[in-house]
Amino acid sequence: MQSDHLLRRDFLTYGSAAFAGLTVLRSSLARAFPARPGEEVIRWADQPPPVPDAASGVVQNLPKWEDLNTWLTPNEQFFSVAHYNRPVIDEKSWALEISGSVARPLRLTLGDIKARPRREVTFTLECSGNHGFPWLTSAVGNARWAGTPLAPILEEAQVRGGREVVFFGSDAGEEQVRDVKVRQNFARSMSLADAMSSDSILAYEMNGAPLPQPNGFPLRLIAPGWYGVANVKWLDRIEVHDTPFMGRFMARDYVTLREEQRDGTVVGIETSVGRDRLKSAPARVTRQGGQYRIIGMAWGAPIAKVEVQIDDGPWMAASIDRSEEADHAWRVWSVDWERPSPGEHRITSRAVDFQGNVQPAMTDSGIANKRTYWESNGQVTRRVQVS
Ligand SMILES: Nc1nc2c(c(=O)[nH]1)N[C@H]1C(S)=C(S)[C@@H](COP(=O)(O)O)O[C@H]1N2
Ligand SMILES: [Mo]
Repeated sequence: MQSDHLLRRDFLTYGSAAFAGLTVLRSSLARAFPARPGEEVIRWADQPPPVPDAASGVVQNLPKWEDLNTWLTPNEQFFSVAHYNRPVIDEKSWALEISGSVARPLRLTLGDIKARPRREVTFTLECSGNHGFPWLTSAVGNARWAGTPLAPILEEAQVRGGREVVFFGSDAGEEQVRDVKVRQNFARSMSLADAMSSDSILAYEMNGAPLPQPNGFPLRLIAPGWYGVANVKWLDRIEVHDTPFMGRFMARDYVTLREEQRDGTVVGIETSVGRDRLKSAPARVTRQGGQYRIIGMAWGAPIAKVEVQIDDGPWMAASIDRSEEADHAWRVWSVDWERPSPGEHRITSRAVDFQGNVQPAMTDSGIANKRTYWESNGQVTRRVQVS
């Protein structure tokens, strides 16, 4: 109760700073998590192992959870995933092509795109493989993306009733089907309805800076509410197709395979990774004298509440910071941890959305029956040593 009150006051202070002339972006970046003078951060006892060599090209710049202390994740702390190369693109020779089942194919330069209406969205982007491996536990970040809405561009191209919109990056690699190998660009598709109705933007800015090269310079799709893989980077081609697109990242990779019961037999059900799932994680524990505090984030759906469990104790309600208007951004939560006993403790969080859905436990069937590592939104438990 008291901590809730304190949090609110901190946030109001920052809120009035915004009115005093700081831009919203600056105040959000400056807004640290609820902090107390002289507090120290206790590092987690269960640090993730290093990224294995085989994945070290694909996954880069994973932050330490303890080091995240602002609502917006600074670009320097934002993870990067690239399955092929990370192309270095000269914006002067770059252009975006819109073609396929359209009456009016378009070719837009970066200047053309920047001259169009600007829209910003704060969106927490998570790799669907996050928490699918012991070493991949911080492939998530929250940024304010700026760009131009996608739907009006598709309207201008006059889509002729295609069914899917396919987004291509300029990065490429060899893909094999049976014994045939062909060079392909990274690509993901979305139904035409999703592409037209979503609040997706073609983004050229991240937290007020031009899109950093590892995050897709000069342009990427930002599809709020969708897992990272849908947010195609180094975007240079959008095609409208009449048939389902079956590229690697739709149909062979980023496929969630679950074993489910059907009439007493177990069947394997495969689905393509799509929309974000309800999730939360403890981020850091701080200590001021003997007063401990647990701070974390919750995302993937509008967050109604977050609960925290210490060891096998009761679930306790966390205070949630609601000072930002943000449909697709994570919420920062905190609980004060009164007089923990010395020794190692386990901390677990679970998020609840406004429909009453609860983030699943690791033992719940939707997680326990999962056979591939994507969409790992089970409850996260961390370990911490109290002295
Ligand atoms: N062109 C292209 N876009 C891509 C990828 C890629 O390999 N190539 N990886 C996707 C995946 S799997 C994720 S999780 C996000 C990561 O975005 P970030 O690197 O900005 O954090 O980018 C997506 N967009
Ligand atoms: Mo990803």
